Amino acid sequence: MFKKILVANRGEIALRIQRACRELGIKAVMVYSEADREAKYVKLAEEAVCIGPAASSLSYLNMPAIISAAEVTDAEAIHPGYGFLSENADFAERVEKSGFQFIGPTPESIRIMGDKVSAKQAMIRAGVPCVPGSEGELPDDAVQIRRIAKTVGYPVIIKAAGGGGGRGMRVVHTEAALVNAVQMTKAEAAAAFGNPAVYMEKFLQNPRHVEIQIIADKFKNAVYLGERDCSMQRRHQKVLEESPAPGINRKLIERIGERCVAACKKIGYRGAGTFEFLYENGEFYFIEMNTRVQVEHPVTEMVTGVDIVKTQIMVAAGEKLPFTQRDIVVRGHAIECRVNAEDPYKFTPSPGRVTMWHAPGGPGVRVDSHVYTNYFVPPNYDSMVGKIIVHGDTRDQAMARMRTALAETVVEGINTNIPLHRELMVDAKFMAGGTNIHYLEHWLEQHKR
Ligand code: MV4
Repeated sequence: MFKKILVANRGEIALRIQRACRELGIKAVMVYSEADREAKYVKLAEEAVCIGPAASSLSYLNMPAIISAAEVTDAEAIHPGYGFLSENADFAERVEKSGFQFIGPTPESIRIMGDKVSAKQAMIRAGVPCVPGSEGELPDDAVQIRRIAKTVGYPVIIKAAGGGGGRGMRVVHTEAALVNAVQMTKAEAAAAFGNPAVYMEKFLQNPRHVEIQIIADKFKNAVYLGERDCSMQRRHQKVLEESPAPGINRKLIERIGERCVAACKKIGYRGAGTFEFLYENGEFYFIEMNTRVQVEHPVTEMVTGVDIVKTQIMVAAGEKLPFTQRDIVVRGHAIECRVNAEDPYKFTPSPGRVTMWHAPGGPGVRVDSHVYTNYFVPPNYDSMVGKIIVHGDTRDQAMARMRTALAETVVEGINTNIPLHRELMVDAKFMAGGTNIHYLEHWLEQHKR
């Protein structure tokens, strides 16, 4: 096992990784920008290195500064967390070329999944069901583009190969609008991602976003850890997540999970990963794969009892997965509410001094946050300041526990979206379960104030 790991991230995930290291008896070296000097995990750290000024581009995205920090502290491995450099294949490569273990998949896997066309082709070959569409990149020829769209059937969606997470997409409803839409998306993709390649899919009108968590070791052992429903989102930002996904046939989830595991084995995937699917009319359609630990990993940890971050570190160190598929049982129900420093209805960021922070507790309640009373939320980064996660025997019990947890939570000095979560936890449609990706945006439109 590693003796020392460098944590190349900030905020709640930096603290989460530090906690996993403690449990494994590994020393965690924390890196921080000038804006994060006062962070809890920096104060708690046995070792911490300042890697630059507040701007992410000069600190958390600064590859030489991070690799130098690992060199001077004698760390053996680097955990990238989520966001920042976590899905940057060039970073993973530079980490390994510098003699450190990257805690994540190989640079090759990151590269394949980062290109959404090659990711989809890998999944088709591995037998993972995908959204019907173009076979690979769209050609330039207008006649061929129209022919593909006719076969797929309108509406279609044009997506950039270099996009993902909602960037670089355009929905097309008619043949008249098609070729121009493809050209526009290509031009935008070239500018935004340095890659003009686009592909086409059937546009699904009212899907849910359901994703499968997997974890694999370096010996081609892979296991799926159930699914998460992440449909409650606004502008591609997830607001709350839950596991299991309400009302989906368990046998179907098992079949899809097994396909994901087979795909991992086929491509030699290692580490934690997430297969993102759209779910509509009882069918799953793969859209993208994320090659990092995700914000919402705790709901999976709560229902399976697997420590995903600890397992990531163990498999990166070359250990075999300490469990098999038969050991994985989904028990009860978990919900996560993301706590953002923002206006709960206008969504404008609300950084600043937290004059009071009181976290909830009690049975089945977990809080992942680096915030404390008198902590200053810097304006330079993502607005998420923590996550409240609850577990219950049933979805109803989980919702009841979340209502209690949200009622106990006190955050003063900044605005947060906790009032929004309190309303959603008593919303009849949310309580019934199974709302789609458009639900929250429609709800907000109807609850304007
Ligand atoms: C789609 C889609 C409908 N049909 N693909 C948006 C984020 C990126 N991961 C893929 N996205 C979508 N792809 C087809 N063929 C609708 C979306 C989509 C979406 C997906 C997941 C969660 C929220 C979303 C919000 C708007 C659109």
